[in-house]
Amino acid sequence: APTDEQAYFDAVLAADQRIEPRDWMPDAYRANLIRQIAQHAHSEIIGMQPEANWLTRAPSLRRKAILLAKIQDEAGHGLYLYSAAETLGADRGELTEWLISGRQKYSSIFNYPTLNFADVGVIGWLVDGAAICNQVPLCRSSFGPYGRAMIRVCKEESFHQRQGYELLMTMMRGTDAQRHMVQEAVDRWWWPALMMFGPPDGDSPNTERSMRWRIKRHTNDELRQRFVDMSVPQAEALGVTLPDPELSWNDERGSHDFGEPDWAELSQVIAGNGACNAQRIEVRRAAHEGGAWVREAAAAFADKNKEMRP
Ligand code: FAQ
Repeated sequence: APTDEQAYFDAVLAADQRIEPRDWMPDAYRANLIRQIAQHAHSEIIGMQPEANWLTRAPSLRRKAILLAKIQDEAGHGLYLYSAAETLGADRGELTEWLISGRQKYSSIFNYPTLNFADVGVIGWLVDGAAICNQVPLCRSSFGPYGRAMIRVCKEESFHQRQGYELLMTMMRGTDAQRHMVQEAVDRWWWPALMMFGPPDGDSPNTERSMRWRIKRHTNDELRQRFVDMSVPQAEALGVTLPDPELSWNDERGSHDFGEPDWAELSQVIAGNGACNAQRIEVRRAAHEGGAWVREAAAAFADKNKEMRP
């Protein structure tokens, strides 16, 4: 028979209510949440790099201000998520070490280079679009601090998505060269965006358990389908072509059929062999080492305050 604690945990999940940090939870539930939340936090922090590449070359003060605000939001999301992981007993310093040493992952999408300014728009439209599609259901995740963090994060991601779409709309109203830049960027980002949702369900070892625990609310393939259906009319309104010859409306399913992403490419990028993996981690390592004196000073100051308190 289950223990009282296990029975309470099961009842909370069955009633679709939240598990809170001080509640008992199975060790594997805790470990799985730390894994997903840490990977999510790392993605937000590493995700600042591809866009930061264009900060000093934004074409106007307005575009620079928008981009700067977006990148700062990503930093906030990362810190917010590390805090959620800390409520589970994770140590933030250790999580950062695990990111830098490659023991923990971050989203594959941030290992692709940003080659022209249209990439900033396409990241907003497709990458933040995919992030929203994946994260809105996480607002109902069974772990309280994670679900609540997602509510705020999703509001900010919506702004990010719209700034990207608006940027692309502006470029599409511009010259042929600008329209060409947008299409070229869409061609490069479409398939990697589909891969953000993770491997196909048959190859996703975590989905079944995460669904049972109500950490995840939909499978990887369900969310990928939702994203495709959402993006097709947006691409039409924009006047770009999605680079998939198999993309077509399926009346019977009430959804779009689409081609198979290159799963071997996803495995390679997750394994550390994408175009920018080494560079992303190196930049993060340098920033972490460069900030060591700040952490030491803050710790020394905290110790001193403790001593001085009566
Ligand atoms: N990249 O069994 P599953 C953003 C790993 S949005 C790298 O299916 P799960 C906003 C997975 O960890 C991006 N690794 O795993 C932004 C697992 O390995 P593990 C971040 C991937 O967890 C926008 C293994 O493969 N969003 O940052 C990927 O059930 C613009 C097997 O996979 C989130 O993290 C991948 N694409 O499903 C910021 C959302 N896919 O850990 C800046 C929260 C899978 O066992 C600029 N996370 N793996 O060693 C999730 O929803 C889930 O964790 C999934 C993966 C759906 C990503």
